[in-house]
Amino acid sequence: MTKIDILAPGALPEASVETLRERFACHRAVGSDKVDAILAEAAGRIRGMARGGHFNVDRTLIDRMPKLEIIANFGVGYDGIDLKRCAERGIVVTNTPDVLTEEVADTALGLLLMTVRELSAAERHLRAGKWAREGNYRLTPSTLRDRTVGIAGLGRIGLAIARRLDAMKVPVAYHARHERTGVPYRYFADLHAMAEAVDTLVIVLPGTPATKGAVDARVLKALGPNGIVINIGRGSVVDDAALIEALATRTIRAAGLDVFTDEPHVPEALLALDNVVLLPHVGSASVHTRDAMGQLVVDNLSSWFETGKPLTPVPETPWPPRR
Ligand code: 8YV
Repeated sequence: MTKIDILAPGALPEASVETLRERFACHRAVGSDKVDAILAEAAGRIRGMARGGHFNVDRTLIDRMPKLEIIANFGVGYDGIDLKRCAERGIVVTNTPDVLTEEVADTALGLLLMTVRELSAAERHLRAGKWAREGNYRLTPSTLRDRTVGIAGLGRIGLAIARRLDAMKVPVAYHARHERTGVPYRYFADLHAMAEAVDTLVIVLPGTPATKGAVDARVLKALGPNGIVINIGRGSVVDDAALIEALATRTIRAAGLDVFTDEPHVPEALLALDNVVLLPHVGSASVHTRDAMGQLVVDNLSSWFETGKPLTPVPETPWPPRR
């Protein structure tokens, strides 16, 4: 039987690419130059896409493939795909929920502890020989013991973070578009109001037009001088200039960031600050979890082409389609 043609652009685990090659006529392209070359020859045959990490899938790219039926995204966040165009064309978009929830929640907790207890600065102190030469690393002015955490975005990952904080006896509040039933945490419909009530903000929001710049100067000021911001959602949710200003002027105490507006580029002004912990978007980045995400990409494509049903469609391109 002839294999179905799919395009696989961007960063994907090698094991998943191998499986895609076994099941499909897989056109693999890491960069956009190669995509152009592939589409020049195969655009009219491509029926599916395995979209690697953050590869830009705009209207122009989508419309070069008249037979495209499904885009299986590698990641739970699917910003960077023109969903409106997909919905208009009846193209289903899927993502990779659940399989990365615990990993990302672990990373969020790690980053929170690194930031609150200055763990990376303490390690740098040791490695620089300062422990033996100059003495102990300083007692940290911050502790989790007296903090209240506000989680912005209480989806699967937000809830997994809240569960970890429960175990650590840290009080939790949350902000989301809608109040969730059956959760014991205080709900704030307004992000600024939550920032006034807590001192630690953990951002788990997706990158959408509605969340762009939501954490602005006003929200940061509301956290107060003891304020700590952790972002493992999307860089675009935070107003970069406002955050840099708040850190530099000690309007807030510190930040821990795993995501940035223009990845992999990190503003020089952030690199120069000592009250920010910076990670290179490693939230889901273990072999175990990335392989599970890759497998779900493969399974979504296989299910679509074998049964006509996607496994994990995103709400913007629901399946079955809403009439
Ligand atoms: C990425 C993430 O998928 O799932 C997400 O939304 O941000 C990450 O897990 C990862 O960067 C792979 O590109």
